[in-house]
Amino acid sequence: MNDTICAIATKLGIGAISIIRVSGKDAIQKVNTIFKGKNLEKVESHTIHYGFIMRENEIIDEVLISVMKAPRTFTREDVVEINCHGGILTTQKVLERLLSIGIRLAEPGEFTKRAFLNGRIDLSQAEAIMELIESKNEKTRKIALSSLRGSTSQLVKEFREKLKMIIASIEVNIDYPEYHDIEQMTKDKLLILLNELTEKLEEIIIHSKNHQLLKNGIQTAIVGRPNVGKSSILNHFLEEEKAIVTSIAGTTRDIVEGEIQLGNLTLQMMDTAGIRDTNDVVEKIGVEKSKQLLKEASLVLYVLDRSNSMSEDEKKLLDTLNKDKTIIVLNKSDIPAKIMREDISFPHVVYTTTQTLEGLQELKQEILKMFEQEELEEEDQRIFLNTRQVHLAEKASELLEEVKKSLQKGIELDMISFDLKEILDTLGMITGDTYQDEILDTLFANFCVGK
Ligand SMILES: Nc1nc2c(ncn2[C@@H]2O[C@H](COP(=O)(O)OP(=O)(O)OP(=O)(O)O)[C@@H](O)[C@H]2O)c(=O)[nH]1
Ligand SMILES: [Mg+2]
Repeated sequence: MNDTICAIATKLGIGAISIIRVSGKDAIQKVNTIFKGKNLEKVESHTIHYGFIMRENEIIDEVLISVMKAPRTFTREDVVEINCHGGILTTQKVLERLLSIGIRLAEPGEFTKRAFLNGRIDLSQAEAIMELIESKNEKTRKIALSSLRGSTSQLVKEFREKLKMIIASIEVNIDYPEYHDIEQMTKDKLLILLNELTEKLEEIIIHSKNHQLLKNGIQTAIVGRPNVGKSSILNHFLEEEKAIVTSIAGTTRDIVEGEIQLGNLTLQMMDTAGIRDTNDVVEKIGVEKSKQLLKEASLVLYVLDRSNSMSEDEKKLLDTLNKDKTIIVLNKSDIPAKIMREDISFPHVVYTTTQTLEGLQELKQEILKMFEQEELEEEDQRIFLNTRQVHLAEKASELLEEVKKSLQKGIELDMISFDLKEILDTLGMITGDTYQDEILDTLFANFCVGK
């Protein structure tokens, strides 16, 4: 961790300039040995210098070099950034020259890892950098930026401070039972405090999950019996004949996917094999996949052929569906109906026909309504930013529930205090106040090189 590292920070390809970043205690001194221009070891911090990168008497490139001295740098180490000409060959040559004087090629995310280990940013901020780079819409970009500026860190800090206060007051009670002027921490008081904490945490977890949906897209499964019109609906959404449509039941056997943009939402649409009992080996596997997707998808478009009555099996299957994430699509509404609205006890029902396209607009509106998101206020932009963070927050929330149960069972306060410390650590992992080396390694390995 103490050596000097380098990497190309810009995208490798044809471009006006490329930037190569060097960080470490020897960064300035080492780069200076291959630089023809000012003596970089004598220049002020945060200045830029014109000159050449040399190999003996040969000029490798004409460059501008920024010199930034520790600690006011991204990594909190001495940092040199070489602005060289763009293009793969030139950039590579300058990089090779740096490697030839004993500067090591950085691993993916290593600059950010150093920034974290040197206390410049915490883990949630490091992750926010990646989110910012990868953000695809304005809303996710804003939230990543806010997290980079410390909003998630602040959130975690507040939760941890509250927990610390609770732990401290329990421990004072345990350690000094004879002091009467210390406020007695009773089970009831503790429950009130823990309830407040759980409520707030749950609220933020919900906001965070909504954000995940917005960011990753909504997994949308189109499911139903064979021949009801699932593939026709997919094709309509995708505006192309992506899935094969025929009048033969059992046409689709594997999952056919496509992504669409619906207002602010991204939908990952998946057309599936019609669910039925079958002896066909291939179709059977397809049906299993459809059933699996029913469980995993965030949105299910369950398609019924209105002109055919429902089978007993189908009624049973409908009973197992989560009504909040399912839209019942009564398709083939252009021909005489056998299924009526009152036969379906679901809140979201839409009539469609892929023949005249009637009702398909309503279907889109219904989806938008289901996932309608209120504009988040500045305050609510404080969320857990990615799956790792949400997972830890959920774990903390589960542990809090367990502590509450233990309290109600009359478990001793010193045991409770021990469990609360585990929650403190779990939350601390979000920001990296507590961490394990392996987790850091995998986390930063997902970063791009040069970041
Ligand atoms: N009358 C009418 N026919 C439709 C409608 N939608 C689809 N069809 C027809 O129904 C048949 C089956 O359509 P698909 O879209 O292949 O149905 P599917 O649910 O994907 O069927 P499988 O892949 O076998 O599970 C085709 O002949 C379509 O033209 C509709 O709204 N009205
Ligand atoms: Mg199909």
